[in-house]
Amino acid sequence: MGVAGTQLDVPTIRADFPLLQRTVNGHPLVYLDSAATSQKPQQVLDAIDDYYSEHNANVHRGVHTIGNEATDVFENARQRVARFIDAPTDGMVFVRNTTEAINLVASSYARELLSKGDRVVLTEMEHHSNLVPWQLAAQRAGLTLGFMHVRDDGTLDLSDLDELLAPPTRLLSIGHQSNVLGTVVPLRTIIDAAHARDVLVCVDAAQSVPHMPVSVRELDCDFLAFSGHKMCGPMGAGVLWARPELLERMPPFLGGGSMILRVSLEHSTWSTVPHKFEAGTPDVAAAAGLAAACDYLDAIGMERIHAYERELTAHLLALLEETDGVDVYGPHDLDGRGGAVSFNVAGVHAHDVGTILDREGVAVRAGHHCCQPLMKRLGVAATARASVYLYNTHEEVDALGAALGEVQRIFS
Ligand code: C6P
Repeated sequence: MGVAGTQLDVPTIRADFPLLQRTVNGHPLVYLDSAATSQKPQQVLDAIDDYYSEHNANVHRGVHTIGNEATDVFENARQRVARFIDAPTDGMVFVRNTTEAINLVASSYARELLSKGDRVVLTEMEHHSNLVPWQLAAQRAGLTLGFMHVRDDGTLDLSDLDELLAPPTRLLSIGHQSNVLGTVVPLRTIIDAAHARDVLVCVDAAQSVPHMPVSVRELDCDFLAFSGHKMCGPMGAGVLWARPELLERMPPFLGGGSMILRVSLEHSTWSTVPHKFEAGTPDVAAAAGLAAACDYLDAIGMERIHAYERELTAHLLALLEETDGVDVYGPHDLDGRGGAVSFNVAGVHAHDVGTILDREGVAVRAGHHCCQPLMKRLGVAATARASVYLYNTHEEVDALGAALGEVQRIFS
């Protein structure tokens, strides 16, 4: 890994990622699908290997040496990841991914602690992971759902925010950065407005924590969910951060080993927070890998990663806008967006675009991106999406441009 001046030393960074060295369909791989999952540096792979080679045992149980080592690996990872998001460690619950984190909040907070008639507010650009869990909670607890709208330019319409936050609203759950439009929402303003109305805020940070500095203390949110696999970490390590006092009030999500204090045949009492929400054997290796990913990203610097992605995004937007017959969705202002860019090629289905790009070695995502209501709002069935990360290069953006020329040649 390395950095030079204010620029990232991308060749050195790329050398850390074994998978980026491979070819696809006879071309060097151009991986523009990091919003779906990022690639992993050798440092993360080594941390996982080291855990299984040297310390593997079950956690929080052992009287033996490696059991204690495994517990240390897991608990040190909790502290490391908390530091990455500038959050108190006692609110850090390890889960599998963002989806599980939001389901935990919807099940243990909304379904259990809200009352019939209370309202949960979302936006119409949420990923299904920040929509379906609330629908389930609403059905079971008699809650209602309200929605903030998306303007034609891909920004969030805040004009009816006050109305939406008024009683009976008790909770707002919102994505920090859209996985389709790249839109970064003005979270501080929204959180302040919500708290002024005693409305709690849950942040889906799946697309922001990997790409920009995120401070839970500065945001002052009540819940924050993200996935390690989108930030150079392994699949299977996700995080729910929640205010410890809320976790104290919430009943457990899953029952079983590790989350109890005392168990009789008829009754159980719960372990302390956050262990109360971590039933069963956790994925310790994934937690170790996520801690290594935090080390990796922090050594480069999240500010610098963000600044570099902004340059790449400017290049990507300019290229797509200059390409005949290409429609780009989402904000064009770089201050209000990140590096996930959705587009369509006139007259060509997004899946055909993705397939032809793949033949040229360029990996993008195509489809509804788990955002069917947003697709409806945009009036499209699907989009193609290119998304950049710290290891992408300007040459790769140009390779996408060349491959799009191939799409147009085939369909002309
Ligand atoms: N979006 C994408 O290609 P999981 O699958 O639980 O790690 O993350 C779910 C999720 C939640 N919120 C947002 C904003 C997301 O982008 C995602 C995952 C991927 O856009 C896979 S569908």
